[in-house]
Amino acid sequence: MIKVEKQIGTKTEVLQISSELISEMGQFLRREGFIEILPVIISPITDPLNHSVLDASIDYYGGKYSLTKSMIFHKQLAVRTFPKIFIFSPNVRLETDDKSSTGRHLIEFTQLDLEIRNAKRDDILDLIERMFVDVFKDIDDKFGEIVRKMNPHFSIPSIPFKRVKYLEAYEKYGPDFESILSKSATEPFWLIDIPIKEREFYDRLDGDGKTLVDMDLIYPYGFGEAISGGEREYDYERILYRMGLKGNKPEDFEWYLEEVKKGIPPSAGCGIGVERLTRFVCNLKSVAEARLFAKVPGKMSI
Ligand code: ASN
Repeated sequence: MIKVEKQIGTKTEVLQISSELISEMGQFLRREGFIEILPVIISPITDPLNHSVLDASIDYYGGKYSLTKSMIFHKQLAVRTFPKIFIFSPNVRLETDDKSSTGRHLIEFTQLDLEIRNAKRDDILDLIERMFVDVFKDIDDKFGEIVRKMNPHFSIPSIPFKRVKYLEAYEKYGPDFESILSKSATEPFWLIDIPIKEREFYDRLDGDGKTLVDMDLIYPYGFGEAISGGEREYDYERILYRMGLKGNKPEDFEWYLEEVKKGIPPSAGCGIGVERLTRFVCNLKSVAEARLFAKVPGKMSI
């Protein structure tokens, strides 16, 4: 006799919840005065990231287009036009196969990327906390019964979220602190003041010269990183200085630097992994269950 494993929460239900999350986040941001802009898929500039991934670029008439790893630079340029913007941004990061079973990585994923002109980190923390409450309430109203079957821990998060300083947590729990804290937490929490070597050159360096005015949001129950973001560098000389510290070559960012020279405003923002949010809400083993046509690192899929 074939043993059929009892499935809690069908793929259809998970995808309906994901669709609702996307819709409600967009509506919330519009109510907050944001404009949605269309995603950039190829560009001569993209996020250098703080870890290496396989190359995803296309030669085109003597130039090179990269597939978008994140729209960070375009966000900084877009807030010249609108004070508050968001994008449901498809990102391609060709991660190596050692990330195949983390449950948190796909080589093609979507982040809700947002940015606010002249904002501080606190403005982003406050916005995201209110957005989480709004979105979780909406899911509870529309899918409460289904979601509680999949996820016995489902609850509306209480705000403000706790703020944990990166270096203090590191000192107390060692290099695995993020996963230790995520596993023991029952509410999302912020990890703030991340050291310079853990991040890219574009997040703003604090006056201490060691940590950044940035943050990650960490989900509880071991689900790990949800969001990353921060205040940004916007001054040309400082950006060159930060690239130098990181070993990023200015000639690789020519198009960006040309725009910075013309002037970009101070801003802050963040990006929220859509599949990771769905995974957390629906209590899924892997982000691969959170979308159709999922691409897990190290494998080919349609
Ligand atoms: N979206 C992130 C941010 O706003 C950057 C990233 O995805 N690496 O900081």
